[in-house]
Amino acid sequence: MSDINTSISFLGLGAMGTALAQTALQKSYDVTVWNRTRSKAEALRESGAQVADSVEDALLASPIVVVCLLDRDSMTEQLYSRSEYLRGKDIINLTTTSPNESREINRWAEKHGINFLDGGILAVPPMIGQEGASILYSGDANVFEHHRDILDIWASSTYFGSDAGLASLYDLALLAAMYTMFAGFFQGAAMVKSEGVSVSEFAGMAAPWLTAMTGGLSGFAKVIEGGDYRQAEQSLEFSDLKAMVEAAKAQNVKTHAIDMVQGLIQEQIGQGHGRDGFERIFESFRQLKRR
Ligand code: FVH
Repeated sequence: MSDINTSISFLGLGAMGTALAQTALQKSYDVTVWNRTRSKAEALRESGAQVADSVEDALLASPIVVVCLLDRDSMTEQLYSRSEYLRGKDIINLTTTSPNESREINRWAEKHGINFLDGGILAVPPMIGQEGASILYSGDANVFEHHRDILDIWASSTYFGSDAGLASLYDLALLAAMYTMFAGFFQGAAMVKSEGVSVSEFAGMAAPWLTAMTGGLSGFAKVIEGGDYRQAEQSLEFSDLKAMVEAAKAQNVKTHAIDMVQGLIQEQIGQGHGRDGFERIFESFRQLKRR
């Protein structure tokens, strides 16, 4: 476990990097920050951070480097040419990268004697340090264990193993679930808005409804894991969403969100599985070959 006086350097002071660094300062860590646009470091300087003049200075300042840049390219642009400053250090990457990008960065780190832990943040910046924030990790187990006290100041921390791509995979899979649910909410809101209902009123109804329905996810999981879609509660034929599509069109609302689900249902019915459960659309997502 790290000492409370541990120095941590932060690269990247966008909304998320700033929230992470501010939380570390509030918990009395010794914080050094660097950002390409220097003015963004001023608030942190006032809170007690050291502001590094260069990436090199930031890397030299601490044994732990937290990276929260825009994407893989900005990360590799700042890190790959500076491996000699990182040898023997612990990098915690909280930049969103794809699973394969995280694995690629991990290979680079291993080659240069750098300890790499990848993270996927399930939170928005104001949630950092608050109940409900979660960060998923994979990669170097020692980095996760030794710095657990630091990781836990930001969010609840979960480790998925040494494959550096796994945290990103879980993160992006959970975000895929969230975004498609949100798109369905927006379509529903557009349907009622077409009759003058406020989106706020609809949101007030949608939140408890969706919360109650997510209670069914574990049941879906059981059917899928069991592999017998005949055991499901609701058949694909029964799940036909034609009425929803027609109702939206009648209100002059575009139907992209519901069309996607209807397309999956029809695909499985077309393959002869109409009497199987709705969960069977899971199989439509599995039909891409692994690269
Ligand atoms: N904000 C959020 O809600 C999400 C929650 C889930 C995880 N994400 C990921 O976190 C990464 C950073 O997100 P952010 O919100 O801090 O993003 P920005 O406010 O846009 O800040 C981007 C920082 O990246 C710096 N930057 C961009 N390109 C370069 C580069 N080539 N070299 C050096 N730095 C670069 C940028 O610097 P500047 O524009 O201020 O000079 C910002 O510090 C991200 O992966 C999210 O997906 C956040």
